[in-house]
Amino acid sequence: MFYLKDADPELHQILMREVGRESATLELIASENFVSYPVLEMAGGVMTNKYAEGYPGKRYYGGCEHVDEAENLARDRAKKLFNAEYVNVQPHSGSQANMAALFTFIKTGDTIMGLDLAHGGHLTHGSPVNFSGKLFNVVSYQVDRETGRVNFDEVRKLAKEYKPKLIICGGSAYPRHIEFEDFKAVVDEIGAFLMADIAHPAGLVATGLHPSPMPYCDVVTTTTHKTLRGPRGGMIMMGKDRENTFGVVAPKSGRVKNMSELIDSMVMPGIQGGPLMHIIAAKAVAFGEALQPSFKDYTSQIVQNAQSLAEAFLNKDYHLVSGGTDTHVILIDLTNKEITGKAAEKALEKAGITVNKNMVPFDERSPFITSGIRIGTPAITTRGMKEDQMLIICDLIDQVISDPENDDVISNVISIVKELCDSFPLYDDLLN
Ligand code: DSN
Repeated sequence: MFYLKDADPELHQILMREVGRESATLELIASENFVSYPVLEMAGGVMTNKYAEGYPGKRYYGGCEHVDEAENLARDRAKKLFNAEYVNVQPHSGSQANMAALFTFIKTGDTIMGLDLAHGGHLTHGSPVNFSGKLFNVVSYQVDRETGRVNFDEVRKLAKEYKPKLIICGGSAYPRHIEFEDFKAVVDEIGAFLMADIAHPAGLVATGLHPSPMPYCDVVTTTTHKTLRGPRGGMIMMGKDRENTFGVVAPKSGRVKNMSELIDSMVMPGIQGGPLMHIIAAKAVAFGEALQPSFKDYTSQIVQNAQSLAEAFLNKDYHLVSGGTDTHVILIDLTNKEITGKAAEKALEKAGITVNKNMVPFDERSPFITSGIRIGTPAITTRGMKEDQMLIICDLIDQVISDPENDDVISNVISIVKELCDSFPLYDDLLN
């Protein structure tokens, strides 16, 4: 049997450099995490070979008995985790999950409302450079300048004025719990659909540390690789399935189809072809891990770490959007620190700390520069770091941001980052 090292040393070295980077740096990108060896094994397994267009028991290809078992397990475990009656585990990504959900519930040209990207939303929630902004008429809502939280007076006013067919709640840089119940009150007043994108807090939702969208939302999308700590991918769920409201019937029987059938056929053949069966099977492995009691300990620690980090930054006179966090995300507004988000990201990267520059609400800088950085605790918590390490990490970040051009500071931070990473090893078996 050939292994990568012998067959393609060049790519093997690239892979080993990435293992080394992940292991030897502090990963603070809020949307990233480190999967377990079992998830990695399944994601790198032979199911990558299998074509399985269709769904378990109804495939267009033979030889699907084992991938059917894996997909059924993925769906059953996800249903249990999220208390959802319906799950589709095939979307290749969160963007494709959002595309399938939107195309199922509304038509191109319809009006949607989503959180402004610069206020913590996501590209697929109506950004003009994304399919969502090109194909739908978008009305973005924003957060309140003072509180940094969604402004429901504004959401209600816009909803009544523009009558969107669907409102999206959730985002990629919103440090607070998503207010599903408040959004539901608004959509009920105007007769719109409510879609939640829980890509970021999914692991917290699964363990009850964040409210569940299921009682309030018509459709819920997520990714599987952030706080949920699975392989990179997407998923669509509904708390309850129901007959579709668009009069779509099954061709032969004339039976009114359920929303679940419409979503399934929108994912495949509507948007995607062959599902990534190795990733679906790896999702099943990750969901199995997330069903263990230890996963709740893990997600509780993620939130405790984020809150400790937030408090430490506040004590050092950093301005946090919304004043803190309920989740794994902290959004630091650097406008009082004489450094841009871009410069902070670059200096921190040099010091072995990975974050991303991020727009802050009402940002006067462009998305390429930004006035903020986003920090998240899922990955460092996976390594086993706790509150004591959060204080050290805050101090390191502060040292770099306060003196980004000082090579002595950077060298000193690099050595402490190394000590921290050595004390909380990651993927040692892959390095040796
Ligand atoms: N790119 C992801 C994030 O960083 O939040 C969202 O898709």
